[in-house]
Amino acid sequence: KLFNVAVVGATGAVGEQIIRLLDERNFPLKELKLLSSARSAGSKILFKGRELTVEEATPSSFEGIDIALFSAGGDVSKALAPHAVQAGTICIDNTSAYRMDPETPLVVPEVNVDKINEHKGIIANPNCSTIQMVAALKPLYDRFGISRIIVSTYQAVSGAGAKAIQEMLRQSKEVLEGREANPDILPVGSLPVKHQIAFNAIPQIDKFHENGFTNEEMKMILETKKIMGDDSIDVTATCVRIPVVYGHSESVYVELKSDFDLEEVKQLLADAPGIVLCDNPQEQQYPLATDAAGKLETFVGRVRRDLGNPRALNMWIVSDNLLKGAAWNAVQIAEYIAIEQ
Ligand code: 11C
Repeated sequence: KLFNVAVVGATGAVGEQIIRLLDERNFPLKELKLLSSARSAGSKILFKGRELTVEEATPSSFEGIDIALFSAGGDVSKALAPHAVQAGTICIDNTSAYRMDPETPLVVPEVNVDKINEHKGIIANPNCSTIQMVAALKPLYDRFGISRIIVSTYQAVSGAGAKAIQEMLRQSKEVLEGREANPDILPVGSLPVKHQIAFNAIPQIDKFHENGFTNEEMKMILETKKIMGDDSIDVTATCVRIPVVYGHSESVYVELKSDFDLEEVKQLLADAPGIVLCDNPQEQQYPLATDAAGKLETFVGRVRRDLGNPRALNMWIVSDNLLKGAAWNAVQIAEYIAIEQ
């Protein structure tokens, strides 16, 4: 079967990667419809040698569309996905709009692919920093159980959009030329206070909740429990923006429920789908954001037994936030739907 597919947010950083993956992976397409806000409508995008014109996304854009991939912000998904569902379209939503909705499956194929079939029209794609962590922890969860996760992230500026990349590069030049760095967008575009990202680390991604955690940290905490299907896992997170362009890195401490053999842990990770074990301290080999950029896999290294708790592990998890963290996870879900139909 061939599918009519729409990409909503076709001109954005994630939309661009989705289109590239649909092309490279030869997704069984009948037609590809590219949609965006009115501002970007009219742009031309080359797909399989044909120039496609981006159209404005409206409630009536989804007639005849089998699968729509949304990555144009939560407000657009909230406004348009219900119309798409009404038109019979299966929506794969990259935004946070429906992630915690109990009716909506939140899917990382390596972890809970079976949930895809429970959808009622919308399947949510988790937050990038959550996806890579649960993909790496799933084989350990299945074998030993997990009681507690403590994660600190080192997140790339591309997670905050193309303008944040430009801001980081511009500020780096300003500092190197001895000028004052001018913060404009980060840490949060809609908040009044801005901080320098060049040569810095900002311990704030998204707005703060009253409990002292940021929204990014709350996403990691709540989404992890939902994807793993286990509310008993204690998760705490500290999310930090660093001046890296592509690839989120994470330092993860994880307490397992039973004793483990470290070599078995490494073998489980090496054998896990979508995971590459890159762990050879003798040769100074460990995952790096610069190596993970552009790749579909999640890279795991620095795997070691904790010195204080023999049932706990420390590890370093890195993946391309725009690919496994967004576009690739969404296209993977679309591929599963295509195979099932
Ligand atoms: C960041 N994780 O790095 C965010 C971007 O909920 O899909 C993705 C936001 C989301 O800033």
